[in-house]
Amino acid sequence: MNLENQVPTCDFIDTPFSCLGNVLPFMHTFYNAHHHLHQGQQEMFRGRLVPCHEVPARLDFVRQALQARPLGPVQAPEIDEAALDKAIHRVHTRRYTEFLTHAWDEWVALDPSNAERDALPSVWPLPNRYGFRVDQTPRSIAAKLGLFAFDSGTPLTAGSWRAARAGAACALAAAQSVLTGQRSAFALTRPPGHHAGPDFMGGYCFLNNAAIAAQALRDGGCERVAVLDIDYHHGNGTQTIFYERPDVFTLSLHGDPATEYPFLLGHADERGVGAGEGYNWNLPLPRGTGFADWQAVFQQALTAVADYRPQAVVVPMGLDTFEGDPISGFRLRSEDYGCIGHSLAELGLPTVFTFEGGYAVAEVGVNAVNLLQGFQEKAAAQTVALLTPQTPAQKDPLHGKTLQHILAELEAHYGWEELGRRIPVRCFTHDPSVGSSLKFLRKTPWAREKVEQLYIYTEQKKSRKQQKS
Ligand code: Q9C
Ligand code: ZN
Repeated sequence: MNLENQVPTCDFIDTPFSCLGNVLPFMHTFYNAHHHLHQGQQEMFRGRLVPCHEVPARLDFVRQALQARPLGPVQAPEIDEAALDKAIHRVHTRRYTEFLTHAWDEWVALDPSNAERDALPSVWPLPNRYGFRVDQTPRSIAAKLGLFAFDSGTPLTAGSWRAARAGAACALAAAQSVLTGQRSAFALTRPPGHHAGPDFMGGYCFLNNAAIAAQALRDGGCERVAVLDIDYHHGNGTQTIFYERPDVFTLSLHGDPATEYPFLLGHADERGVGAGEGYNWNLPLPRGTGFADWQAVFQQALTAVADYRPQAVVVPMGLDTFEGDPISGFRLRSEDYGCIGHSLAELGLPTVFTFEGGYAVAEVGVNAVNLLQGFQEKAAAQTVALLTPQTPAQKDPLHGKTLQHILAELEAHYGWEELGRRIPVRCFTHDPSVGSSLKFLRKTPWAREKVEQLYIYTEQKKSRKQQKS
């Protein structure tokens, strides 16, 4: 039996790596076996040092919940230090990682008794014209902390750098996993990542795991990658990293920065710059938002992602949208997370999840796995559908339809004017603004031909009309 011919083709996943037919949609989890090396004691909060919210038990609870409801293999990634270094520096500067590499030793060298205390910044270079210098790296670690950290809530400890690096290895392994054909992968790591920028830490984050995964997907051959951030807090680090780029579409649903952390970024009018203009979307929501309102906006984000036609999606997954979260203000309940996972799977795209926030420690495992299981169930149903023999009509929505049928449907949907405007022939396969409802047309050469004929016909008609008048 020639197995190659038995592999079904995959219509719903637009990826250069669609060997998906030969893989069951297990979710591959890569967990950070060294996460406990990062264990902050206190964070500065409104003038007081308070116990850290971002604690090792968070990850342990997720692992436990994954053990109770297995979704696929769970493993610590093998770490290739050279490859990891390369992947990290695709999104972070050398100057910044140099700082992280030596920060703890310098902190202790400053005062041997510092070995007992987490490193926190206490002085910052505000960006005033002719004000403070950021071009030179100061020699004092006390000043360096302020240069590379944007808050005093992110303790740097003896093992932070090692833990963060091992976490980036999870993100890289998860990206590589979907690049080799897995339906989904989960980077289960802490410290989290989405607040970390090219050259700054903050918001409990040091290395931006989601950005590292997105860039690895790009480097692995995906032309377009979408990052859909669903943490309670704006993913400012990811936004900054990709702000000038159209090849990574960043979207974030979060508490309105007017009142919520990180305050100084995450407004709706931040849409990207230069070539990246239009490829950053912020969807701020007021404190107190419940699932119904959250979900309505989430659906808008999903439509925008689908219209972008990415070849892979990264989901920075924060569970701090939970009603019981001690530092956040949305009101999602545990059962809502399954719906979110289900909707994400409906995109039908290879998906990498990274573990971000979520500080209701006892519930964070259940909520995370609810989301991942919701995704998994939908993905499994898609695979079953893929493997089930279909009639030609089921396979191809255009089967047996005449040009008139197709045109009537298109007209009903867009109207002629709009259709002509939206589908210029040459842009037909490239225009990201064309709605996802036309996806099937784009992928079906003969149907495309018919529409192109139609386009030419309507253009001619138009010019005849113009000639007459
Ligand atoms: N005492 C992430 O969720 N400070 N980071 C809140 C509470 C910072 C959240 C103050 C929140 C950072 C990954
Ligand atoms: Zn958060």
